[in-house]
Amino acid sequence: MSDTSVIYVLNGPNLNLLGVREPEIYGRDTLADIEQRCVTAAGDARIVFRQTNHEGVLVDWIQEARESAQALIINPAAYGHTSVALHDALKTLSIPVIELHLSNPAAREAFRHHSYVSSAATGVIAGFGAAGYELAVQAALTKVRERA
Ligand code: CA2
Repeated sequence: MSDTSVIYVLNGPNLNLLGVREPEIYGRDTLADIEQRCVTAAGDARIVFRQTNHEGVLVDWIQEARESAQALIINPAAYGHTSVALHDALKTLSIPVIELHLSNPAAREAFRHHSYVSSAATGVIAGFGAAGYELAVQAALTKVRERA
């Protein structure tokens, strides 16, 4: 049996447009660039990197991670501000969960200040652009090692 750690990196709605629109807010890296940064940061660990525009698909993938992953990183995008379903799904996990945002929602419009994900997460990384994904992978690996 392999002891390679598996880290799920899930991305919510509109993040497929990264690098194409609004680079002044979200940067110039595409999601494919960010995936590569995660793979490099993960070293021997395996990254499962996905994006969807659909809330229920995110719920399905979170449930899948219960069986398949040692840690989960999620940029829920706008669903972080709206989704009780994501909160409930994340609360079922016993692995480390890292909420991630490229921007710092607390420094933006008031409707971005509340997150349904934060209260189900182990920790939150926000405001560091694409580099935040590498920080999140490092944080996930640290948490996985602590639990080993
Ligand atoms: O800063 C983040 O990572 C966010 O999760 C991004 C979400 C936003 O709703 C959250 O408040 C903070 C928006 C993702 C939209 O992604 C786009 C990417 C390129 C162009 C347009 C939208």
